Amino acid sequence: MKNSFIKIATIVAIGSAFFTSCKPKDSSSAAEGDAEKAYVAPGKYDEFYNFVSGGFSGQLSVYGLPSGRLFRVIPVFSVDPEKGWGYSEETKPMLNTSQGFVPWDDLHHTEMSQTDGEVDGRWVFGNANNTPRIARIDLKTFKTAEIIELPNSGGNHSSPFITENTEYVVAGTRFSVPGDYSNGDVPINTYKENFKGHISFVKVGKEGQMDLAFQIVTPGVNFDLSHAGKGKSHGWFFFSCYNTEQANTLLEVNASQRDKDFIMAVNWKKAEEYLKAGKGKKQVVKYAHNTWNEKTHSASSEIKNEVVVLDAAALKDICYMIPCPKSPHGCDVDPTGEYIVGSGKLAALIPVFSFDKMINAIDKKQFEGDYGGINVIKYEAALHGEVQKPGLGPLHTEFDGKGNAYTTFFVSSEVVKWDIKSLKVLDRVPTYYSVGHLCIPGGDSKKPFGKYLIAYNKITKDRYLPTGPELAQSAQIFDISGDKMKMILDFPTIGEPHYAQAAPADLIRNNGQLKFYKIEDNHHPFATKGEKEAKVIRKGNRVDVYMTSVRSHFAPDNIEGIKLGDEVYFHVTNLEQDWDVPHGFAIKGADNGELLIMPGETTTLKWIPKKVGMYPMYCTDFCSALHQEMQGYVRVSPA
Ligand code: CUK
Ligand code: CUA
Repeated sequence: MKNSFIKIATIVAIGSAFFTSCKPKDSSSAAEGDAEKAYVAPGKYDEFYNFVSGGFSGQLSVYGLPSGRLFRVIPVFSVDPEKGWGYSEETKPMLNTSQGFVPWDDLHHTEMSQTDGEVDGRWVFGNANNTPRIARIDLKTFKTAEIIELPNSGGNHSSPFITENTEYVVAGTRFSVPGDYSNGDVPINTYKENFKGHISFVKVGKEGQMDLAFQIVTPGVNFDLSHAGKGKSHGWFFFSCYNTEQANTLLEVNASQRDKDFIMAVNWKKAEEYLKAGKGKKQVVKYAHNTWNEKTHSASSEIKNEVVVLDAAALKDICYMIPCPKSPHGCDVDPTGEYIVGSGKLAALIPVFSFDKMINAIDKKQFEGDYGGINVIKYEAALHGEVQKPGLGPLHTEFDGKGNAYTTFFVSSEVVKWDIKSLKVLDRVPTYYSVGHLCIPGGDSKKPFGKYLIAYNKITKDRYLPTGPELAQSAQIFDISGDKMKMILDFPTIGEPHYAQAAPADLIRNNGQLKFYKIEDNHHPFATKGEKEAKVIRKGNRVDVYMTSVRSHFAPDNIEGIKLGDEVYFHVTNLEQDWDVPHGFAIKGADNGELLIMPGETTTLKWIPKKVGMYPMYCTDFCSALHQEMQGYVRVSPA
């Protein structure tokens, strides 16, 4: 134990020595000529959309590449005043869980939908780390369209990675936990007996709708990251696993003792067969499934109560373990589907596994014992080879489609380019500093676009003007079109960026993006489709205001007869039928924030006035030259 602790201490020490010595000199900024490659002239469009996770902001942000310009922040596991998200009655159910309204989460990974292994521009998926959920963001509307909660899970980190035709979005639990079908009330030191790993397979329908198809239960372990097989390895999924020591305390030391942890290979096609054959066990659990309805412009939340679970240890041939050095983090599959790259955070090499060799080892039963009933394949039997001395602290790898891999190194703060077949290091560039994930457009698909590489860094000291104790989060763009990587831009990001995805701009722009909602297609139960229909309806102490907004007035704009103790619902329909003309709505003292209503949409603000008086209301979004005139009054009288 002492020994391994010293090893960690050494790596950390090397890391901090690196920091103090790498104060940027001339290498710190893009050289003249290179910087121009990131320049997109005013009025010109970027080449790629970049979808970047916002970490503990719970949001996803959309940038242009190569300019690094921020276009939009999409609330996913968060409320967002700029979008009126999580305030309106329509959007609140999106944040419902089996434990009630949970308006925050930690979004680490984004993954775009694929068709035949290529990015198709339909949806982006995002994971919630804390209260386990997966979200689907629709790229026609750039809105969160669906959120599904995952039972039997704690720390939904190894998520939301997809199979090559978006058959499934897959999630592995970071924390093993006693399953939700038990009450979980067991001594923590019974980890080995009572704590289990679960992998969720969420089926994705033609319109994107998600459905929890089944789970695989494994012995206690921490799933960290994963990627699907593709091409020849389609039908398999690969997960990095740490804490195979099964420690439940001080993991920093106790989960770093073994020389090797594992990559788990899951044959999900086989799992589907067992499911069909009725080998799954039904478990009673509770989880929320929230869906946005584009016709009624509102979300609904349903609590489900059953999941089918397959036992990996009992069904011998759906899961296998491959030994992988020292606390593997990233788990990445190259564009051909043949090579699986594991990145041991504490290892001084990168092991690359061969899918063909793995299959051969399984056929020939080249095992070295088992992990809680799961066969462990011999390391050498599945190994393609090791990249020797690539750097310190390898985390994540992406590919350019030309036979090269690019790995980030957190401790030595660099991106290293290497040849997948020969395992030779070809190039390295420093990052500022301590890079986590990286992204190449299409870089985890069968068809990478390989022109830019973006590094998402954890530390930015001395890169930007300081802003108090907390500094800007940061990304850096490299041009990788030549043999040598060249830094072309630094740009700050919203929230702490982890994984990101990118796709050619035209793919998304030409995929049926919506400009506004047709008013005749609005089936919201409180829609007001013309000013003449605007009205105020009272039922007991509930008051429904059917309100319209159009440049530059509300109807009605003077409301009297509201009494203290009333519950008022403003259902505001935006009558505009033009792109980019939203209206806003706010009323003095409202604790539900504001509304932002897209053209053709109806949105509802619930308001319970707390005092008798006169309440001004107004449009919050500058919509015309007479925007400032877009206002009104609500009179509240004694009960
Ligand atoms: S993790 Cu962030 S640097 Cu949560 Cu994907 Cu590796
Ligand atoms: Cu409507 Cu400003």
